[in-house]
Amino acid sequence: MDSKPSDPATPAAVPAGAVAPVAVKILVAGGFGVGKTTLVGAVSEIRPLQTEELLTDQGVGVDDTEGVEQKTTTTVAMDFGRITIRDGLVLYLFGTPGQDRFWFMWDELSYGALGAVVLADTRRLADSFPAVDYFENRRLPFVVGVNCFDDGYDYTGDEIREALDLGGGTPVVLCDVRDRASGKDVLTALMRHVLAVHRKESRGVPAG
Ligand SMILES: Nc1nc2c(ncn2[C@@H]2O[C@H](COP(=O)(O)OP(=O)(O)OP(=O)(O)O)[C@@H](O)[C@H]2O)c(=O)[nH]1
Ligand SMILES: [Mg+2]
Repeated sequence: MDSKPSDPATPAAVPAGAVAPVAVKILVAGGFGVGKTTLVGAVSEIRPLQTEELLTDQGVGVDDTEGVEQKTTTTVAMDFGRITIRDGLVLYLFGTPGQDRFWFMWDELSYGALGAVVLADTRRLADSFPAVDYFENRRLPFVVGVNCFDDGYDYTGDEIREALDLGGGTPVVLCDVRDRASGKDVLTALMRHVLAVHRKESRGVPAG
């Protein structure tokens, strides 16, 4: 990574009058091959940590690669990156593995997270159901980022909302995960949503 490890004995000095940045943990989740690793890599301001391994014959019958047969690697542990959304707000991004056999890692990875991006591929929308269910059940605020593949159908946000049976407040953002600005828009939408949910909860309004 490009960042230097900080020495816990000598914390970085914050100039007088300045506010120390707030660091927030965010998950980037979704089914196999939807673009999680690509998103973290595209937006990260440090060299992203990636744990890609080749998909081999050993995975036949175990890993579901339907619809993304041309994919040659898969994430086997996690992705990690960092982005400063604006002065004073730093997001630490943790990308989940997409294959079902790595589901057991999601609980570990989501520990302490403030929110999540669920990426969806319009050619395989049903693959996003488990991730949507996962965050709804844990009441962790999330946005759905629809990675618009060139050969995918052009759904509207409302069609995606209906297809995924999303609660009214959950934002849907169309994006291209290969594009930094587009990925940043998804993360900005997530932070707005997280703030709105926390404000509602602090007023005693149930999040919807
Ligand atoms: N937005 C977009 N991405 C595309 C398109 N065609 C291919 N991609 C690619 O889709 C791939 C997604 O791969 P990854 O980022 O590895 O997906 P992942 O969700 O991390 O995959 P796993 O970790 O294996 O679950 C990337 O290589 C993208 O560049 C397209 O038309 N539009
Ligand atoms: Mg990946």
